[in-house]
Amino acid sequence: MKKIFLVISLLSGLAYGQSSVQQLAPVNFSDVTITDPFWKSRMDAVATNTLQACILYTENRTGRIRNFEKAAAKTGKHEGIYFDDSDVYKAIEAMAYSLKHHPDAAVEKKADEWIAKIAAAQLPDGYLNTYYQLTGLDKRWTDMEKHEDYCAGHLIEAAIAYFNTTGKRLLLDVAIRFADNIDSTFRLQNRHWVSGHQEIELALMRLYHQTGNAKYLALSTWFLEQRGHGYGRGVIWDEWKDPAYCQDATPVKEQQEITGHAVRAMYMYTGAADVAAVTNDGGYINAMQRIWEDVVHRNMYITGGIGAQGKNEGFGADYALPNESAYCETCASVGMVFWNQRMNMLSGESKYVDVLEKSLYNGALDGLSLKGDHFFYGNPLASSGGYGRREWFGTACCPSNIARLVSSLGNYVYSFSADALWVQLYIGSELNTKWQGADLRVKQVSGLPWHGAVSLQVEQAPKKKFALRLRLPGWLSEAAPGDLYQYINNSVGLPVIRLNGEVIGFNTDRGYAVIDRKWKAGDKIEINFPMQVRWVKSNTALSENKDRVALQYGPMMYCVEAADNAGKAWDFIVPVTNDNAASMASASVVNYEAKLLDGVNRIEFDVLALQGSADGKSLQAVPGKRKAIPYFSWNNRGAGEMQVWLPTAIRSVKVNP
Ligand code: FUB
Ligand code: ZN
Repeated sequence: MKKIFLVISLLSGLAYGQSSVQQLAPVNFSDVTITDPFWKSRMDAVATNTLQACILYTENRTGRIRNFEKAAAKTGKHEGIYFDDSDVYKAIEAMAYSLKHHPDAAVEKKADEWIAKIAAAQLPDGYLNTYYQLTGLDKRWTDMEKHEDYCAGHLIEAAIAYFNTTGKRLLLDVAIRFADNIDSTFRLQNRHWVSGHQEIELALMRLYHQTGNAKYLALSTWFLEQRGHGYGRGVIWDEWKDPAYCQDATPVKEQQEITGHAVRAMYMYTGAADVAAVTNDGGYINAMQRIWEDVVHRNMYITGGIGAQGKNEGFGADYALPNESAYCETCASVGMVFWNQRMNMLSGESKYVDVLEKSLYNGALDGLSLKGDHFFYGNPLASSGGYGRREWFGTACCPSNIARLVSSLGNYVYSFSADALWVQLYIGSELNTKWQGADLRVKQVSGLPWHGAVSLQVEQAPKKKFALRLRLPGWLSEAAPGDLYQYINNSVGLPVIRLNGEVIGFNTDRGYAVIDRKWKAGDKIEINFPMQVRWVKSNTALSENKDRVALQYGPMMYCVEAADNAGKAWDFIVPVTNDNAASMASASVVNYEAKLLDGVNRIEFDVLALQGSADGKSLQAVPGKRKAIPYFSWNNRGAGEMQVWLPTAIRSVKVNP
């Protein structure tokens, strides 16, 4: 069923002299209106409170905008960190996505104001970086750690987003001038340079697709090819002295395993996948498959979070995944969403969307409070009580990153191949696009993540036969992705699918149910995903989770938080074994509570509560109940104990009750 699909943008890849391996193209979020009650409220929170937080901190409480004003005036002291420009760009990108479906004249006016200041700060040769413009231009491009190209990448992404939403091209012209400046400074002179923080690669690929100009594809490829040949040189940070930190120890195509800084890695592999999608370069594809396996099988939290260590903001030894000290930066989970989408586009395999979904609903979304005004930078899987979201951070990469992801959610719901519409995520939405020369309109209603009833109503379709490919989520299956986590109780199987009320059979291919027919207005698919509590255990090599289980329901991981459990979350064991897992799952009560945490499932399950003296000598385990909530929603009722991996034996209880 493998088909080569050439999207318009890839045709410009052909102009560059290559054929395409990319099989799928995502449907752009601007053609997807999210109507889903769960996601709509997240997007509304971003459109209002998150964007306002970004504006407040970018403009008033920090000097990020002032830096542009000073750079334009060619006078004044730089405020903040050398990569703070990137936060301005990411906030504009988030504003642009949000404005598409949530018009807001004040937000657009603010973005226009900022863009005018950014444009005024750009040097005549196209260079733009307030840190070097205010601290000494003679030093520009001398320290690869200093993120000049990272900031340029975020400028490019913001500019494309803002142009596509508003049609205003001032920022796009700024971005193009800077990209051209970088091209002539580096690639055209073959002046070696390894970006300290990858991002420019994926941004240039977006610019290539936006403009059709092959030089940006060439420049993106050039950046990727620079890496791993000893060109990387930083002068400031100790971490940089280990090239593995920046994935610079070996050329990208020869890389065997994941190393170093998690966000840098995700952005780089996203860019490499974008290049491979156009150039059909098997070297990148093979390397990324190896690295993906290393990430997912040995280095990923059950939440889809990655990057366990704070000291390098990244990966440590295989299976070294501590829970309470998990770093799991929000940006790294955002990067997992980007990269896994690209891997799915290249292969058509659903396992990548399973990981995307895991990172999206858990590791990434946890970064955002329900109101959208507080943020996690790190997303630990346990708390002894002192951890909480904050209004902002000195290094403020995460707030605008989660904002741009949530407000462009529609990018991840549907894809096309030559002869199929792929439903990747079950998120209530209206797809309204042109395909095969005709209008295609499909309305999805989804009970997920709370219950499994999903419907897809075709409202208008091309006359020609095409397949609907419905992703069969990994959480329905017997095995979790890879061998790092395993479900203990078996799945109840594949969903029942109805077409116009009649149960139908279907073929499966690479993790999708395939329904191939001539579709007409009024056709309705109904899917009933069999949802059940799944107990999850870890590979024994992950010693931190010895004698522990996690609780999953649909795409979401659940956690026990003090607020639902009389102020404690570490005072019980859940006696799940291979033998009783099914009965303990079916004895658990899943209840949708509309007034709790903006509406979530709360799951009550049997435990043995620990009671006894503080010295632990007379510890007793007595039957009791505990309640779990979705992991992303914890810490919205104040700080308190929380854990995702629940002890199954007294020896693995970490604190004395
Ligand atoms: O360096 C820019 C951003 O700040 C990184 O992506 C984050 O990990 C944080 O270090
Ligand atoms: Zn971050």
